[in-house]
Amino acid sequence: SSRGAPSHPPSRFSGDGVRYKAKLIGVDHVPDAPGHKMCWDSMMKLKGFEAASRKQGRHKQRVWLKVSSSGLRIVDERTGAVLHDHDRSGISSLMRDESDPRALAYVYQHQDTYCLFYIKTANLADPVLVDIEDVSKMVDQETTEEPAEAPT
Ligand code: I3P
Repeated sequence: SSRGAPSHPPSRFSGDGVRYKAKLIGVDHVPDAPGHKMCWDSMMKLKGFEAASRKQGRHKQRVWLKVSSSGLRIVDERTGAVLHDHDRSGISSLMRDESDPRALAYVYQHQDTYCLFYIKTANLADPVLVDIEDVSKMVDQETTEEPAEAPT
């Protein structure tokens, strides 16, 4: 459209954002500000549960991982139900999985609870990690560019 130039360039993360086909490996409670080692231990624990579950004939839940400027959404592929809605400000400890190029993990803080989300991507995890990082950077830019309004 040639109508009025937007003040910000259109972003692929606008609105619903970008969606990636994925599966949910598992979710685990972790302590406040978990270090790399703690995240890794949590991931390997979840991977163990997944393997045990697979042996019993169960499959990982198929989801869409939606990355937008508001954060991440994990949506059930079959029903479209939003399983998890993660505001970008609560996302930390984004990790690639050194044992699997198709997996990633991050920690989401909700109030004083921290949960690690371990996700298997249908394709390589790297582009998804880059997108999540980009969205996280948008937080910093907007925080520094838009000064907080004085309380009234
Ligand atoms: C499947 C195979 C797939 C895996 C799938 C397994 O086992 O390991 O790679 O999908 O997991 O069932 P099989 O070869 O015995 O059919 P991912 O690579 O996405 O993990 P799933 O059943 O949890 O979907």
